[in-house]
Amino acid sequence: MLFSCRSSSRPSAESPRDAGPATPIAEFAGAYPADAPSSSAVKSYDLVAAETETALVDGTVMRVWAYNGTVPGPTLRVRLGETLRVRFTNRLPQPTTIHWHGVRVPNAMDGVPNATQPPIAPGETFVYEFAPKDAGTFWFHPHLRSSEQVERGLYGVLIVEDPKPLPYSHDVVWVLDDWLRDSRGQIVEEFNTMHDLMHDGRWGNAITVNSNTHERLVVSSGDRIRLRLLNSANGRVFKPDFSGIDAKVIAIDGMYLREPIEPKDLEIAPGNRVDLDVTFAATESKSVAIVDRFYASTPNHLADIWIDGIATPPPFFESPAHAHVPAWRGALVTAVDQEFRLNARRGGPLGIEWTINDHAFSAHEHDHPAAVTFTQGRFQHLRFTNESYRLHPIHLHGMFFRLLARNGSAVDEPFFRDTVLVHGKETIDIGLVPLDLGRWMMHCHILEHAEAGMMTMIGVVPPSGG
Ligand SMILES: [Cu+2]
Repeated sequence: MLFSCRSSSRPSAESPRDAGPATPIAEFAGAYPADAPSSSAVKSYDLVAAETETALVDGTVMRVWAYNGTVPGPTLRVRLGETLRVRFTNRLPQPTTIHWHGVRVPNAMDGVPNATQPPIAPGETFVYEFAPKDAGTFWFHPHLRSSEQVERGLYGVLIVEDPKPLPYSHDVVWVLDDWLRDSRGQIVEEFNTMHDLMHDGRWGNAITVNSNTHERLVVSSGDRIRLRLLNSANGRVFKPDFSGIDAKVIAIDGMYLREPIEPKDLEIAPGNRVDLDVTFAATESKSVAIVDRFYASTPNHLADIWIDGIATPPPFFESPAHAHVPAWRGALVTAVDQEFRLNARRGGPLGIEWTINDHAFSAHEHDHPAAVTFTQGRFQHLRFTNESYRLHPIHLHGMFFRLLARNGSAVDEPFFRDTVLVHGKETIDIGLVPLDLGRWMMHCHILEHAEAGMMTMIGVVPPSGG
């Protein structure tokens, strides 16, 4: 059903000045800050990307590409107010970059080759340095040949802690991924195949949590844990069933919700993060299986949670999910500022091109002027029309957005996103207020679709246009 309250030119008693198009802006005020808190504290990490061999998936020694020798790479932690400095060295046989997915960084730190920095050649070092503006669960991965480099194992989690982290019993990260392995248990080294391009990217034959087919989380009765999930797969969407545990969603794509919600029908598309607040009260020992039900007919076992023993519960605290997230009920009837049609066609270097408004982005275009320009601080109503039958998790760099509608029906998700799954033949509407200046990528996070052209560049310019 469409909301009937219009944000047209009729002033109301509640907002005499800001009625009309300014209303979504008034509602947005206080959602998240324009700037990072000022501080001089710096947290430094060294990160090296290199080929290595490590026992993964089911214990097989696999040839992978890894950050600091592990897959997932190290979990980087920084507190809100601190500056993160990462001295990165490329020891891969290919150039690479690091993109900080979901983090509102200065444009020059965004890791988009030729657009925000030159590719980092083999043997070279590049220092990434920025002060995060938002606390939450983020991740990092290459933004060059990503369908190969991410698939080979290059990704890690970045946790930006609250200034005063809540006293959870444990803070747990689950990185969901899948691997396409050959008969020897090694990564199939054909990337961007015609099959991957014609479907929803590369879906593997081994599903892992933290690179383990039998991930087991051991907790005690009395524990209250923060469980952070990330989907780092090239194409696979997960829909984990949490009905066996007492869990509430507190954050999506890093950002706290307006209020905690039940983790029901949660589709975690490539790039998405979900943070859960989980309480264990059972007194008897038991094991709970967490199962992926994205395709109901073929459920996939993800992990087990073993509840064993009794722990002293942490002192009670309220859920952190009480962020200011605008409802934007009138936004759906505002004019659409920009429509993006998503489709495919034969042709291009890979044989199939994935297009946005009939255009397939090529690697040589990164330094071209942005295809679309937004004004900083102004509300934007965008529409994505999927003219294809495939999945497209659309990711925007440098900004968060709110889903307004699916197929014209209003949706009030009480949270912002940086990635939203657009299903086959679906139309979605989103609203956003860009705060961060620069040239930002928008692309499908099915990495094969992106590689085959489903990317574009959005410029965010100051209100003066200068
Ligand atoms: Cu796609």
